[in-house]
Amino acid sequence: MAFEFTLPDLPYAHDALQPHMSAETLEYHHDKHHAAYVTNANKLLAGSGLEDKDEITIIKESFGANPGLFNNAAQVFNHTFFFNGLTPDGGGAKMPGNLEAAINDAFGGFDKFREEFINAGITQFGSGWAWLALKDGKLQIMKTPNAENPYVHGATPIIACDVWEHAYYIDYRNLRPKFLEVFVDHLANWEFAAANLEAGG
Ligand code: MN3
Repeated sequence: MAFEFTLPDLPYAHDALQPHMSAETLEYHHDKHHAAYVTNANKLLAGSGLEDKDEITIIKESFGANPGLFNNAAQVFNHTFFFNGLTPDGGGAKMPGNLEAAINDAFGGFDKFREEFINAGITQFGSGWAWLALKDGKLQIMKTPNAENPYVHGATPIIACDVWEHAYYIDYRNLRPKFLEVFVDHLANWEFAAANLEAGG
């Protein structure tokens, strides 16, 4: 049976992340941007030869081979992953023990992880993503341009922050660094990250 990309509902109300992320941002980012990637990915999947593959295989096999399909398919995955990685009253140094231990092991502590993650997002020139990812059994920070994600670089995503301007411009205008700080301090769903680490580790 052919694969079909779908737009999942947000796992919280549109106004649930206020004041850190507005309902207006989520109305545009999920209901319009994410929805458009789903529509376009399904259009471009038809006739691509990858119709019968699973989502991650479609992403990996279209990378470098079918840029239109890759960009839309990866953005569908990236946005579902990003929205699942946000939660009201999230962020901060308090997190599940397995994640805390892995962060301490990889970065020497939460503060250094926080600094490196925020810096990755700030220094991603133009549109893209900041990631905490698992590669060769160890956590690392990654930044990727446009729709690229850890899967096409041999790694598994743990949590992500979207640094395309549409992710923060309504709430923070040009202040991408402030948005990244708010993500780490108030929005990141560490339970989601810990579950991804458990599944990938
Ligand atoms: Mn986005």
